[in-house]
Amino acid sequence: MTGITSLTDKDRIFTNVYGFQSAGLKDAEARGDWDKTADLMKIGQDQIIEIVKASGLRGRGGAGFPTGMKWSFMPKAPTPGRPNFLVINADESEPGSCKDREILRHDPHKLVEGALIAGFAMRARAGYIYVRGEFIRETEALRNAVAEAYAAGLLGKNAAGSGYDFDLFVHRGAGAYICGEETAMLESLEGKPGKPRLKPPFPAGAGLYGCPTTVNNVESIAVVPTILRRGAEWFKSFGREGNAGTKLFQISGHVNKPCVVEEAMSIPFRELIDKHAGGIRGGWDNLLAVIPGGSSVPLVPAEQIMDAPMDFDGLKALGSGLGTAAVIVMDKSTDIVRAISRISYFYKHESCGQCTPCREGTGWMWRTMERLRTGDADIGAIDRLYDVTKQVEGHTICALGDAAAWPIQGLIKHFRPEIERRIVEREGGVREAAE
Ligand code: L3W
Ligand code: SF4
Repeated sequence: MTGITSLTDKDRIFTNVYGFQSAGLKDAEARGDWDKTADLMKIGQDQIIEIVKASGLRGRGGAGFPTGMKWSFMPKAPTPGRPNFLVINADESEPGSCKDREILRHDPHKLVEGALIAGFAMRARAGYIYVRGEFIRETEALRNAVAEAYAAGLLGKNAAGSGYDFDLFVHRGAGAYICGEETAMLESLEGKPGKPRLKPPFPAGAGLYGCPTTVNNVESIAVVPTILRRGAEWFKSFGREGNAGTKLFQISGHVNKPCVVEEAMSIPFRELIDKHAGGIRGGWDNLLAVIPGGSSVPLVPAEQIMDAPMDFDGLKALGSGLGTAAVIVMDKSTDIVRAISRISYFYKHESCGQCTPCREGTGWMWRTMERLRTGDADIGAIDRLYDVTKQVEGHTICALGDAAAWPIQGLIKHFRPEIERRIVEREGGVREAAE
């Protein structure tokens, strides 16, 4: 691994992420998609999985689970009546996350070709792409790409002339964040309410209709054809050990030029922002804090994130995470308590309600956050809130409980004086008014 942490155009996988060319098949082929796909499939099912493992690709949906390893959990000889399935998670709903949207809009053939190759490698005869309900145009673009692929013989019987039969279905969700959780997604695909299942069993053991299933994020699947064409070593040359590859970063908030950009994993935060987002609004001294991985991960204060490598391990070491690499930048004009309280409301709203710590805890945490925002609380409320986040974290069926707890923990850890200031000032105000 050479540890490249800054990309040039020739290194980028998503060459149409800004939509300068059409998303259609002809332009996609000109960009290199569907180039001798059957030859790639001749590499062989197990060998493709080995290449994906060797590339170091980790899931791009937030958890960073090694993709090749996940694929290797699938049965190599599906039993009759119990087929293997591939499900692609395009339910991009994490606040701050907007990369899968750009792939669906502008580069959908990378995903469709990736689905065929991944489905083949895992012995799946069918794949389902579950698209976020609000993604109306994106669903259209994806459906067009799938229809074009069928018309050109790239999907269906003898897909792409490979001798392998593979069908791909596009399913639009109904606008629930929780359906981005993989087992809630499976429930929803089966036509039931999107309520997460207990794990284990993991989907590879019992997934869609109880059959072996792999659920992967859009970006994880869409990079696979390029990894096979350029080689595992090429992909691994970006980033660093355990954090390989290129990655779509989504930079929003108080930067001069918010953008979605493909960069090398492990690029230092400051370089990422200066190179692509035009720096911080009002200059670097004006930076307050950053949520580096979408609203589920704890914030990192300015002074800690400046030189941090933007990857799984670098951000974990700071008590946060890469998540989906949705980088939310907040300058000093931000009411940080209000911002986290708003995130807290989001999780309360999106809780599916089936487990008590989440159903009750998210509401309790949000109401306390609101009192801390206005200062209408006693100092002890801060520790009580922290205790409750610890009782929610790790005690729920799915990760939504953790996601609701972590941002609050980050706020208390890094901005306790700001929360206390509000309480003290409010108490002073009340006393003055009474006197
Ligand atoms: C078989 C085992 N499979 C784990 C599989 C598991 C899943 C994957 C990761 O949450 C995170 C969450 C959000 N045998 C296995 C196994 N697997 N052990 O590996 O599993 P897990 O449980 O670590 O994560 P998860 O439940 O998938 C995802 C965070 O991502 N997030 C937000 C994401 C938002 C989006 C979006 O909008 N597109 O994805 C941000 O940080 O908090 O921690 O497939 O089955 N022994
Ligand atoms: Fe539902 Fe929340 Fe429990 Fe997840 S943690 S299953 S969202 S109640």
